[in-house]
Amino acid sequence: MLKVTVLLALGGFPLVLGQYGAPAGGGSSSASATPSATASANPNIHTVSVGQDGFVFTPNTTVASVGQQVEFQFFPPNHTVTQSSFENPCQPLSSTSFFSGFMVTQDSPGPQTFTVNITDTNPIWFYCAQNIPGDHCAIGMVGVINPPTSGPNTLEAFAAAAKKTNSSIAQPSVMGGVVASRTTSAPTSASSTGASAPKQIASISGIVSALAGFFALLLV
Ligand SMILES: *[C@@H]1O[C@H](CO)[C@@H](O)[C@H](O)[C@H]1NC(C)=O
Ligand SMILES: *[C@@H]1O[C@H](CO)[C@@H](O)[C@H](O)[C@H]1NC(C)=O
Ligand SMILES: *[C@@H]1O[C@H](CO)[C@@H](O)[C@H](O)[C@H]1NC(C)=O
Ligand SMILES: *[C@@H]1O[C@H](CO)[C@@H](O)[C@H](O)[C@H]1NC(C)=O
Ligand SMILES: [Cu+2]
Repeated sequence: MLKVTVLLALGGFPLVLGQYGAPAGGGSSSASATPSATASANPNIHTVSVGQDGFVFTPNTTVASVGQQVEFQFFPPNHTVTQSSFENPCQPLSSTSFFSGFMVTQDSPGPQTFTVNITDTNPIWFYCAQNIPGDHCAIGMVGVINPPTSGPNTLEAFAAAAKKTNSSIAQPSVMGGVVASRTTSAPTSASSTGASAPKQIASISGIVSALAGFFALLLV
């Protein structure tokens, strides 16, 4: 009876280690993988991930200078980036304001990017126009480029107004930016490195567990 307990204790300890290791990397691959201009080889391209961490843009605020570009990278399953006014969230700013189209992918990020040029420093408010399984814009999938540095037009106010809408509206076609194959380094590179470490911990603990069990058996 005592021997059985020892065996279980030896075997169980590494298992617990393994369980702690897995969620840290596997569950949320996002925490350490905030994409930014540093993820891109070109400092004039700001990267924003779309749907990487759920119904959000990451980062949700970008400060970009005239002449720079903002490149949106799309995560599964099916999101957009769509420009709106501050006053009317979740609907297009105009009949020509930017819209990426519905970007469908199973890859993280997907193979196609959508890039907009920064031609002035006025605020650019945007949202996701997907309504399945709910209104992404109302859920909080909103962001801004060059927000006002003071005054009431904050991202928080924009998100609060978006929350009151019933559905978000897409443009009839892709416009206002360029769809291209992704060439910049994936923001996932940081997270995949992070994710592999706990797997190694898990497998090392698995070996320790097996050895411990083996020696425990010998002792019996
Ligand atoms: C992506 O979402 C749009 C809008 O909801 C929908 O029309 C389209 O069928 C979706 N595409 C896929 C492959 O699910
Ligand atoms: C924007 O992102 C920051 C950092 O993740 C977060 O703390 C903040 O709540 C977000 N704001 C909105 C309005 O979603
Ligand atoms: C949203 O829908 C509710 C009922 O589902 C309705 O009472 C309300 O007027 C709608 N709001 C807008 C802005 O359409
Ligand atoms: C943005 O600028 C590049 C040149 O730097 C150009 O090729 C592209 O068409 C421009 N995008 C838009 C939407 O005008
Ligand atoms: Cu979305």
